[in-house]
Amino acid sequence: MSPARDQNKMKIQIISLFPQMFEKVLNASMLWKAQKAGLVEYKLINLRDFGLGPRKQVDDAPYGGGDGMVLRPEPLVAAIEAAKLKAKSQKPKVVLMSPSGVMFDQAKARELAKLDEMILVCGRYEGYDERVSEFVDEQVSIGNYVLTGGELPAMVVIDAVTRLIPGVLGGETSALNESFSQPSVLEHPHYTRPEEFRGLKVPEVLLSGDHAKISNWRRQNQKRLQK
Ligand code: 4FV
Repeated sequence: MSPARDQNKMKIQIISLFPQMFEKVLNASMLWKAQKAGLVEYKLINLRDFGLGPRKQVDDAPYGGGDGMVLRPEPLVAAIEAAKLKAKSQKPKVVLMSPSGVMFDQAKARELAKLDEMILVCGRYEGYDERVSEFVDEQVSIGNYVLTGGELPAMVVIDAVTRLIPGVLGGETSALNESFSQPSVLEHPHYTRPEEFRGLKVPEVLLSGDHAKISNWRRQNQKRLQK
């Protein structure tokens, strides 16, 4: 692969206690094609490899008591520093998936897609030792609910970001005039064959070939975000 091409390939490293969860998702459809096209590289890092002692411990009981376990700082920070050593640039952005992070949305996806690399960190158990936040650039949440791990949130971010990498989606334009390209506006309704389904017809204007009328209809019928 030409150095130039390799240079503008986005590198996404993922630190997780369950890297196998990503295999199916990263090696299917768009994400797989994007890798094959040399537009993105995913690197899975197993947090267990940075565990402490013979039992490769990565978690411990919470100081001050309470249920569940907490991820220890040493393995996480060691994994982050190892990922930085494998990074292309000096200061790759480190993003911690956390329910207390900034809310992920299309604008954040566009912002991250401009990077040439990032390191995503996935939590487990009750969460991270708070001191880990000193070693990350940003915390991102995919929603106000608590999951069993940060893997699914990381997959959401990877999918939303990868499809915005120039060349990943078919028509160059498609990422630009799609949903959320303007805040609070969703896309227009989509129709395809058959022209009539169970008595439900495709709007005539879409069969007219009159592109001015069609884009006008689409603008009139854009869906608005539920507040
Ligand atoms: C989450 C979210 C999330 C919290 C405890 C993992 C879990 C467990 N991450 N957006 N919502 N994480 O629920 O990003 O460690």
